[in-house]
Amino acid sequence: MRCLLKGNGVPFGMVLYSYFRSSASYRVRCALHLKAIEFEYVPIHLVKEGGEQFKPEYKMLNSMSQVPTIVDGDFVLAESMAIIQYIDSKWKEPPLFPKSPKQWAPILQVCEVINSGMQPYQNAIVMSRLEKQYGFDEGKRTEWVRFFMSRGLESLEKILSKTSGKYCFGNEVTAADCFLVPQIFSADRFKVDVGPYKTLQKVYENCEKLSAFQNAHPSKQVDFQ
Ligand SMILES: N[C@@H](CCC(=O)N[C@@H](CS)C(=O)NCC(=O)O)C(=O)O
Repeated sequence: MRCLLKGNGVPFGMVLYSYFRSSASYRVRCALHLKAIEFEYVPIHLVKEGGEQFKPEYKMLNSMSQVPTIVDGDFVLAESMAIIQYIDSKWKEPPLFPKSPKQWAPILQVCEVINSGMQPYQNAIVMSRLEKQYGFDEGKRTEWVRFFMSRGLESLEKILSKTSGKYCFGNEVTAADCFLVPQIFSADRFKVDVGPYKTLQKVYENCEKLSAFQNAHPSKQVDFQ
């Protein structure tokens, strides 16, 4: 892992610590590209050598040993939800959370269904514990992920069938789209059939037409394998 501190000890610009396949990192990449913020991409390989996220120098930035983390000048921040809210407060256009409580709260709801109700169950550390600690073979682990994934997708379809236009909420991209697109990518990775979720498919396809989402895609990252 490369050290980003300059001679005087102060980091520079916006830096994103990311892993190409990490859905939480992908969310932040979507937000950064939507806001047209230039950033330096620092890959953290989650598998190589037992996982670079566990190295002491990275743990100093992210005490959970997870990606993403951003460093904006001398400001360090982890957790994709916090990062996206920080970015949205500092770079106003386009807004990812509208101001009105009855608009932003449902967006946050969708983000949280994904952030708390889906993504944690597919995490590498969870998979590894299920295997090593509890003896889950690959079939059982896949079944586990698919159960939580399908449960979340069903919930999202119900919510978004009432709120969506081209995107999750009407015809403007919001933080909900930054969370949804990576989660659909993960569903595909775990071979969960998204066919029944017509609203989610529509929103995903519309987002994928935007250059910000194309640039944030795992296949476009320097560490893509
Ligand atoms: N709630 C965190 C989740 C971060 C997270 O789970 N990151 C995963 C990749 S998507 C990770 O770094 N996993 C490393 C591991 O499981 O060891 C966020 O939104 O940033």
